[in-house]
Amino acid sequence: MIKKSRVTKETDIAVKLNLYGTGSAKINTGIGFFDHMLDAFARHSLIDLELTCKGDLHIDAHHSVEDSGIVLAQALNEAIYPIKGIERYGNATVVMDEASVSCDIDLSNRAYLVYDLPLNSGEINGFDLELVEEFFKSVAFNLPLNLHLTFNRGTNRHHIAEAAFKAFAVALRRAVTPNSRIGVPSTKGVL
Ligand SMILES: [Mn+2]
Repeated sequence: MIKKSRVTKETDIAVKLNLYGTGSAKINTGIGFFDHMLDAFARHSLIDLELTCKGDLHIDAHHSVEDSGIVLAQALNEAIYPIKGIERYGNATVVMDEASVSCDIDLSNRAYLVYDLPLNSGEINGFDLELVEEFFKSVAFNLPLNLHLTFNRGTNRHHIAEAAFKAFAVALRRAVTPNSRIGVPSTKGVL
């Protein structure tokens, strides 16, 4: 079990994580929709995840979402790198009713984000949907990894956001899958 915490004037965050778990989740950020997304992420990545965030929600959810992404990424970094004997690449397309989102990742130990989801405006129960991009930016740059999220189709923004979190979860689960035939999956010799 990996533990990470981070306290600033804006947020107080604690994460416990087991990369090869069963997908059990205890999430409390004070932001209902974000809790719902992180719960879906844990469930479908099969990561056991406890995440609590006490943030400055009297301002808005921005700092809480961004910083939760940072601390989650720091815990994932410790769990994943340096990589050895795992797949390294992972892909998943997740559909939810009319919505379809694809995620492609490379556990390259370098940061890159390609974000192509139509969630740049609107909100769900006080959660600004542009924060979905902020979350994935935090994860991509702090883990780090190469993360692509691609919109295929859909109209309902709850479905599109949730499909993105689930696609990321499944792609990550596949990328960290052990494969004994793979040593260090890089011609550089280290990742
Ligand atoms: Mn839902």
